[in-house]
Amino acid sequence: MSVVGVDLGALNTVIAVARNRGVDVITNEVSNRATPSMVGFGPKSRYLGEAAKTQEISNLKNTVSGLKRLAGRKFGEPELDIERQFISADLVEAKGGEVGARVKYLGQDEIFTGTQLIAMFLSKVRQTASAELKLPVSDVVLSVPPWFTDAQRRSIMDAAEIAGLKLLRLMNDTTATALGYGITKTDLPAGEEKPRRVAFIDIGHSNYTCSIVAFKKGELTVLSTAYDRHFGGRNFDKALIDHFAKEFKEKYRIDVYANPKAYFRVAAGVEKLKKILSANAQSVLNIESVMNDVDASSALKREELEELVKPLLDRVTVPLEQALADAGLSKSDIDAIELVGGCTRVPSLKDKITEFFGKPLSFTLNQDEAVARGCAFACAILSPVFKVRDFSVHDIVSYPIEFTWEQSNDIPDEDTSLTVFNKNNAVPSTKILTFYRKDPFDLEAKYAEPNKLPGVMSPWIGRFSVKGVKADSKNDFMICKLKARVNLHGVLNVESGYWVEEVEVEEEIKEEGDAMETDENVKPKTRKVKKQVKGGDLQVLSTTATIDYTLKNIYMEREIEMVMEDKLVADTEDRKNALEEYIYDLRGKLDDLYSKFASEDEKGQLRSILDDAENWLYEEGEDTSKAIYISKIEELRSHAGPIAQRYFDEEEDKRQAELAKQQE
Ligand code: ATP
Ligand code: K
Ligand code: MG
Repeated sequence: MSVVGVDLGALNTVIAVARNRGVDVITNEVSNRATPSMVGFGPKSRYLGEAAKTQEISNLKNTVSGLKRLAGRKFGEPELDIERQFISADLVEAKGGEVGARVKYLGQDEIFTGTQLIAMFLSKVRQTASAELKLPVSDVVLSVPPWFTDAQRRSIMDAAEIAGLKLLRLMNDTTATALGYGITKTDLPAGEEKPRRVAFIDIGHSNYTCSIVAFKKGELTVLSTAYDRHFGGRNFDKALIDHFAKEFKEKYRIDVYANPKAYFRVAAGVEKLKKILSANAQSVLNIESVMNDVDASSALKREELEELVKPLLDRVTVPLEQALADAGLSKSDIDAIELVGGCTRVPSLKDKITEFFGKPLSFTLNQDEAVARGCAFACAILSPVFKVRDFSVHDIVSYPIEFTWEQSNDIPDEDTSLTVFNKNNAVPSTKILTFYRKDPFDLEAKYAEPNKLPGVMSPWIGRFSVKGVKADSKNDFMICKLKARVNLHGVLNVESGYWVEEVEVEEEIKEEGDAMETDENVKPKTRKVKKQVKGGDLQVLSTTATIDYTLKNIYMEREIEMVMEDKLVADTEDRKNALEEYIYDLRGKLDDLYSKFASEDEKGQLRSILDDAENWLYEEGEDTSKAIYISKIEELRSHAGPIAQRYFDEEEDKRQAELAKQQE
C-alpha cells in the first residue's frame, strides 16, 4: 500500500510519497515535479495534465484549467464571473445546479460537472503516482484552501471517490505546510515552555493564505487563518495582460481580447516576463505572430510591474493583520515567518511582508513542494501500513456553524437555533446536542454568517432527520443525544444519535482530605444521584452536499469507461509506433545483420513488403484499430521469419562453439 500526499493547486499539482527514508516528490510522465491542473477533450480521448497543457492553445474551448476553483460552486454564483476570466472553456449549468463545462468530447457536446472534471484530473494523479510507485494507489491526503466550505470540500471528496482514491484527510494547505515543518524539527518546545509561533504564508496562483501556528513537541495547533481568495500569480498576470493589450492596441491596432489564441499567447508571454522580473530589473516581451501576423514586442521594468500591481500590493498586509488579530497576538509574538507558494518569489511582496513583521523572512521549506510533502506526512500518520512518529494536528473551523430546528409543541419557550461550532473551534471536534422530544424531528445545519462565506453562496450545510423518537410509557420526553462532528476533512456530519434514560443510582461521597485513607471497616457515605444511561440508538438520515449514492455510481462507472477509452487510444498509438519502428528496424537489418542470410531475391521481396506496409501506414492505416496494427506486425514478422531464423541459428552455433571451447 502506498502513502501519497497531493497539493491540488490552481495551476500546478504536486504529488509526494512517503517511503521508508522520508518523503519524496515524484515526477510525471515527462519528468516534471509538478503537473498542470487541467483537463482537455478531443475527438478520441481526453487529455489530462501535461497532455492537456500541450494541446491547450489549439483546443482552448475544450480545455478546463483552474479546476479546484470550480469545486462545490453552483452555476450563477457571482464568484464564477471571476473564474471565467481565467478559464477558456464555457462554464455552464450542469447536473444539480452545479457549475460545469460544456466541451466537445468524442464528437459530441457534453457537459461535465466541476466535480467530474476534478475527478478526471485526480484519476490522472492516481495513474501518475501508481506508474512511478509501481503499485496501485488508493490512500491519499489532498490539500484544499482553508476557506473551502462544506459544499466545496464535499465536491473534492466526491471527486476523489469517483477517481478511485481513498481520501484519508482533506487538509487545509497551510496546515499541511505547518505539519511538514513541525514533523522534521527536533527542537520544538516541550512541556511548560512557551510554544513556538510561526506564521505560514502561502501565495500561489490564485490564492493567498496566512496561518499562525503554535508548535510544541509532537503537536501543532492552528491559532488563526486569514486569506485573500483572489490574490496570486494569476492576478499579476492579468494586470500585465491588460497593460500589454492596451499597448498593442495602440501600437499594432490589434485587439488581443477579441482573439482567444492571441490572448493565450500574451498570457503565456507575461507569465514568463513576470518570473524574469523577479530576478532582474527589466526584461523584454517578444511574442511572435501574436495575431494577424503581427510580431509583438515590448519591454518592462520591475518598477513598472510594481506600479501595475499596486492595487494588489496594497492588500498584502490585510490577511497578516487579520491573522494576528484572530490569534490575539502581536507581530513581536511571532518567532518565524515561513513563505511558500510560487508567488512569494516576487521581490515586492517579500519586501512588504518583511516590512510588516519588521524581521527577516524564512524560506526553510521547498516553496513549490511544501504542501504536498505535508500531505504525504499526514497520509503516513493516518495510514495503517506506515510507522511514523505521531504528530497531532489541531486545525480550526473557518466559519461558525449553526443548527436550527422546529420548535416542539410541547416546549413553547425552547430556542430554535444554536451556534454549535464557533469560528476557530478545533477540528476535528465532536459536540453532543440534547433534545427533549416525543416525535421524530429534523435538524438543519447552516453557516451562521453567510456574508463571511467565499462569495455569495447558499449557507446551507445539511438536513438531519432523527427517526424513532417517541414518548415513553408515562408520556415523558425522550432524551435524544446527537453527535455533531466536524471531521478530519473539515465537513460537518451528525454521525449518530441515541436516547438516554435517567436513573437513580447510589454514588459514593468522597470527602475532602480522606482521599488517601482506606479504612475497610468504615462504610463509605453515599447519596442518590440521577444519571443518564444509554437506552438505544436513534437512526439519523442525512442530506448534505455530497452527491447521492446512485449518481456517484454513475459518475464512477463513466470515469472508468473514459479511463479505458484513453487507454485504448494510448495503446493504439503505441502499437502504431511499434509497427513503424519494426518496419525501419527490419529494413536496417536487411542491410547488415541479416544481409548474408537472404538471397537478393528474398531481400527484394521483403523490401517491397516493407514499402507497402509503410505506405499503408500513411494511408488507410493512418487511423485504425489496435488489433489491426498488431496483426500487421505479426504479418511482417512471419515474412521476415525464415531469414531471422537463419541468423539466430548461426548465432546459436557460435554460442555453442564458444561454450565447448571454454569447457576444453
Ligand atoms: P493555488 O495555491 O492558488 O491553488 P498553485 O498552488 O498552483 O495555486 P503555485 O504553484 O504555488 O500555485 O504558484 C504558481 C504561481 O507562482 C504562478 O502564478 C507562477 O507564475 C508564479 N511564480 C512562479 N515562479 C515565480 C517567480 N519566479 N516570480 C514570480 N512569480 C512566480
Ligand atoms: K502547487
Ligand atoms: Mg498552492
